[in-house]
Amino acid sequence: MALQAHLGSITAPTLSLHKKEARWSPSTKETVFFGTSVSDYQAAISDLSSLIIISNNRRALKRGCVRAQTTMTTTPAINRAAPEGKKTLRKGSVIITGASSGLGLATAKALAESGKWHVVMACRDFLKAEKAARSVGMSRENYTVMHLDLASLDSVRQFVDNFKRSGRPLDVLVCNAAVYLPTAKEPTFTAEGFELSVGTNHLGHFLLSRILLEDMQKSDYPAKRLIIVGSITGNTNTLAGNVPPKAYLGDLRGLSAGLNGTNTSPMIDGGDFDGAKAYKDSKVCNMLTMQEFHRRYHEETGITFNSLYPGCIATTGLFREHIPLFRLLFPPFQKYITKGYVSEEEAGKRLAQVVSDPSLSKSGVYWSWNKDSASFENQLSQEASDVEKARKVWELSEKLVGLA
Ligand code: LMG
Ligand code: NDP
Ligand code: PMR
Repeated sequence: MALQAHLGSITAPTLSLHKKEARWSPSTKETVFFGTSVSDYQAAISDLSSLIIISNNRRALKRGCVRAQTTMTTTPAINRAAPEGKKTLRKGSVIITGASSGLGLATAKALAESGKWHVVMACRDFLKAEKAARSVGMSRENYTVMHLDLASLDSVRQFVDNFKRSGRPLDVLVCNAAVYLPTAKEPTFTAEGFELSVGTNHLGHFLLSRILLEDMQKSDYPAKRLIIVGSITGNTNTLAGNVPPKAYLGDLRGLSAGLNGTNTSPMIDGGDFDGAKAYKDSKVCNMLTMQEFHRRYHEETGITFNSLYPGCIATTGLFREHIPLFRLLFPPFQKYITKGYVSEEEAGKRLAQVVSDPSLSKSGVYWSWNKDSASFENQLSQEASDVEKARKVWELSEKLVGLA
């Protein structure tokens, strides 16, 4: 396939795999405590992350360092798809996984209300999704519910077939769905036998986005995007990312052995099962995958690849498996103590911005927002921006989902 060409050979010499570098140090200048930062610090982060991205992108290198918030890019692919004077006037078509609650639903609502998007709600529970769409007042012509269970690779392939048969174009794909199993004592598994959190949050989305990339390439929409939702808790350069258990992928020996928990470990690093860690590890995989997509495909396809931390949406269904005391205390803790709290509505607007705002068109970026809800390019932890690890996770994931 023509898409195979990639920029893997242009690597940043400063980003290499060192076990110790994944550890947090309070004196580290780059530490970003609340996922937000004061303005001068923000500019420094932005410049730094631009540099990292630039070192991986030949074209950007030629252009020089530019702040994404103020940059409108016209990529070659956009020119190819929609030549000047032939701007696409149709509605955008966006798939959002896990749009039946929380962030996914709030984003679907925000995009549907804009009148500029048709939202394909890719959900495992059809009825729940349909009811959710109605409960937030989405009107029928603005959405379609389609079945997708990310914990089954057959279901992922079936979803893609159904989507293709629907004849809809694909302009933006949002990989949002996730499970979090903090109280599980024993691992549970996907249909193919992968530990459920990494299997759903990472591997299901990995297969989905890989096989939908072709459809996105075919789209004539002027701004095509693939967004994979990340999180602060997977980034050990933050305080939140240092609450035990910390994300850590190690040498990927568990992933390499298939995460099946029978004769191998269900954890990516090969350790004992820990549900909270498995979730955080899956978020690291999400953020690494986004960057690997960027390195392999951005220049050739013009597609924008992004991730984000939308803020702490402490009231969503993500915490449904947590103990009741946690669910009671977590929202006020985030609201009044860490001040990292955002409402589902606000978080939905943020993700909708990443889907459709022309000023967020830069590829390879991990977006975050400050207290005034202004977006900025945030810095990922050492591990979540490790080029070599990203490549290995990509290759091992390809094998596990049957793409290699
Ligand atoms: C992990 O442990 C398990 O290891 C893992 O297996 C898995 O189960 C996972 O999440 C699931 O949990 C988590 C454990 C480790 O953290 C806790 O158990 C603490 C729970 C905290 C939950 C948040 C609620 C806090 C309640 C505070 C009350 C707020 C009320 C608001 C009222 C507003 C009024 C206006 O965590 C740690 O090891 C971290 C270190 C332990 C710290 C323990 C602190 C107690 C919390 C007190 C809050 C103080 C906050 C200080 C923050 C300062 C910020 C500047
Ligand atoms: P929710 O639990 O509200 O939403 C998760 C969605 O994923 C639900 O719609 C759920 O479906 C769906 N889902 C779960 N498993 C599957 C599956 N096997 N197949 C298809 N869909 C599935 O949580 P949030 O809205 O909080 O989470 C959304 C995203 O935001 C996640 O990626 C999470 O990591 C991220 N995030 C959340 C933060 C927060 O503070 N809440 C902070 C940072 C990131 P169903 O309705 O059927 O259960
Ligand atoms: Mg965290 C300092 C700011 C901060 C922020 C922004 C978050 C976000 N958390 C912060 C701090 C703390 N948390 C502190 C100081 C503690 C110890 C008391 C703490 C604890 C804590 C727990 C037990 N936090 C949690 C949990 C969870 O179970 C959540 C989790 O890790 O899920 C994987 C969580 C979260 N804290 C956040 C966010 C956004 C989460 C949800 C995780 C996610 O969606 O990725």
